[in-house]
Amino acid sequence: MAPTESSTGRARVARKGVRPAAPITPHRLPAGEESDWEGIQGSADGTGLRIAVACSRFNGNVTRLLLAGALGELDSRGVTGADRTVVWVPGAFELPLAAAAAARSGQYDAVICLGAVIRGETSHYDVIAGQCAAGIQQIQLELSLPVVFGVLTTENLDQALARAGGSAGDKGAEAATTAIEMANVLRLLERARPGFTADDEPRRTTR
Ligand code: INI
Repeated sequence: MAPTESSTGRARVARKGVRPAAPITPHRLPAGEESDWEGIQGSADGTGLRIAVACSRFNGNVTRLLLAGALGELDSRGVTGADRTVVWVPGAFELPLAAAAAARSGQYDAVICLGAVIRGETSHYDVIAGQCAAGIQQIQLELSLPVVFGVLTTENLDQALARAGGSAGDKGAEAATTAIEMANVLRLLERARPGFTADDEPRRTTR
């Protein structure tokens, strides 16, 4: 196994067939590392977490790349095999409904929504993008479960491709690290609640 260098200088080991995790941008917490910042922070280690990934088929040439980025990142952070589930939906407008069902199932610590809304000649774009973002935010606030907005909203296809693992980054991979960090933050916050006992720990339905 070939070691790779993380942005912190710590060597990470690349598993066979698994893309090494993308370099961590400054606001992201490296897997397994303590932060010097005071307070509660979720780690970027996804071991033991279960995550659903809702992915739109609309603009599938882009969303498939977002999905590859998200799954590669989940793999490299320990969310593998049966611990993650991909749910396909027709378009970005349907993402909130699928995310709500996944969140309510009690089976997941976080839900990632992946989509690509690309501006056309009409105002359809604004309606879809706005409703999708608002729906996702509503679900995560109502259900107190991280639901991550991994939906590109761009002027054209080139801009979308650039952000789906191209020259302008990988929003799929970013969505995966956000989901893991926020799932871990919520666990820590639940444990910090007065009167919390070990019996309160598994809020998810057992397998
Ligand atoms: N869905 C997208 O995911 N991206 C788009 O760019 C898009 N545009 O432009 O129309 C889009 N439309 C479909 C929409 O999400 C729903 O699937 C459809 O309206 C049925 O509810």
